Amino acid sequence: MTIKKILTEPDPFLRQVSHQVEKVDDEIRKLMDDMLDTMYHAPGIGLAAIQVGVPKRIIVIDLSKEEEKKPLYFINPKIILKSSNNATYEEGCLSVPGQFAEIDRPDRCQINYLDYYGKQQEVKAEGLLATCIQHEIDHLEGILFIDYLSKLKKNFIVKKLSKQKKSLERIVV
Ligand code: K1U
Ligand code: ZN
Repeated sequence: MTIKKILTEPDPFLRQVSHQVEKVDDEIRKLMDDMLDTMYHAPGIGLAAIQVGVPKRIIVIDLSKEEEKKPLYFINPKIILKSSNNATYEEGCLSVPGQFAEIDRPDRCQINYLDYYGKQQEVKAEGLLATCIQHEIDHLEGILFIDYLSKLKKNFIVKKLSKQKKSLERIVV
């Protein structure tokens, strides 16, 4: 079990566009296992590889509420269809700690991707799964949910997080 450090805003690394995975091998599966451990530990319901400093197009999600874990792995996910209807969810992000905002996104989407074993798959997502997949795919493009807020709200959040980071650095040093 490996818990990795989650990068937080403002960190320029989070703004990188992640690269396609060329081959799904044991190294990629180990990274996905570590991402899942990190996500459960945080805790969260989704995580993109870039959030743990790896610019590869990999996402893990687990929306299960019961004891039994139901991890989902998406490698090179691509949105192939989006509904014209939107849904609003209060989103959070492990890279934007302590901040939440209502964000509008298409309420359904269809994704193709490679699974844990590198097999091509397709899923139709709705509800929280659709929101979470779109949020995580945004990470692969270097986009954070705060980018959808007004400049004023976004700047307020970024300044607050910068201050928190600086005061934490002072404590550690
Ligand atoms: O940082 C991330 O990308 C993960 C993020 C995913 C997400 C949440 C809500 C809407 C869209 C995407 C989180 O997991 S934030 C934490 C969170 O939502 C949560 C934490 C504990 C229990 C239940 C939810
Ligand atoms: Zn996020």
